Amino acid sequence: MLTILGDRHRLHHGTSELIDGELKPCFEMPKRVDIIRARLHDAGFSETIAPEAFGVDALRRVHSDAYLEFLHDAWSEWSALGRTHDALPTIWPARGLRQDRPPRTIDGKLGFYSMDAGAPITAGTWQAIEESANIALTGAARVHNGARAAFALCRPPGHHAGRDVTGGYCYLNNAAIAAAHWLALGAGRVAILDVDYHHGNGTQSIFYERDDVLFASLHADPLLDYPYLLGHADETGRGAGTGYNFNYPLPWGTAWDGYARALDHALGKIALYRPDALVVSLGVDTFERDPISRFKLASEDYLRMGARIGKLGLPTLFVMEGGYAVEEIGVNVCNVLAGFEAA
Ligand code: SP5
Ligand code: ZN
Repeated sequence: MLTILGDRHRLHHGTSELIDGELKPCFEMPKRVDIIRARLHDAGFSETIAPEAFGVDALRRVHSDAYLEFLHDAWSEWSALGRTHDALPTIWPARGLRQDRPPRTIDGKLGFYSMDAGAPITAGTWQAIEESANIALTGAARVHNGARAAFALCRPPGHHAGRDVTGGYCYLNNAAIAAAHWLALGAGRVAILDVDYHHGNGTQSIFYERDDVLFASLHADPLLDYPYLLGHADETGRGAGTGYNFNYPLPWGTAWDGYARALDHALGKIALYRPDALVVSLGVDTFERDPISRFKLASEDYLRMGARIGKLGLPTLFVMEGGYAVEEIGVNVCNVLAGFEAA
């Protein structure tokens, strides 16, 4: 399988995040890509290419200009105040607060454009997220040009990022940017399957009122787990998008049997939609030993997951999302790709 990867992700390495009331080292770290790269090599997935530069217009299909400007300038505005630690928000756009007056100072902007304190901005964050989006765009372009499938080894991940909001380690929504690019290249319909442990709230919200992108997500029940405020089964789309959004909230402890039932249902909906292309938001934080998650998928189950996705027979782009059991992240990701190729 063709893999698109780069090195600029290394320029983004958040120091800490709030976990259980404590500041702990960020689970989302550069080593994740190192381990995946090593395993890709060992597993014989040796076809790798660097991303092309697509420019800001490809990002503007999904994100607002004001948000892109905020992300681009945030570190310089923050560091101009003499601050050297990661930039993090201390307020959020909660109920009863205005959403129509973007603040002018960096602390206000960080709050205005964030849903949580889980997406620290560092000196190299813009370079890393720009490359991550270009990796997804390059993958979409390659599959559009005839590759059966590709793996966009994106880091930072993207599926929690909305049109103008960061959260959960995410800044630019790589999967959404890839899907929008596919439409711009002439696709009539694109499906996005999100198998990360956490609901893809950003992707859902970006396409919620559209019928040219179907979104299906399997994830921990938001009544129990992050992102808590979106991802219920009754979210089925709005306006023209009604009937094109499918959520499968699953209980803690879900293992392969329960997971596969929901996956088959989602794959059935995608097959009925007859999309021109499929984007898979590939998180492997459903793994039984993931440090922040509570599903029970074993490493072999990822072979089965890949095989089921492969049986759809669609031009497919895998986009890397989460997965924090770092030592096993490479095996689990490569198993999905190997299962897909074997199908
Ligand atoms: C891309 C992605 O997977 N983002 C996930 C962001 C999750 N952030 C919130 C994590 C909360 C973890 N709480 C579990 C505590 C374990 N003791
Ligand atoms: Zn996740």
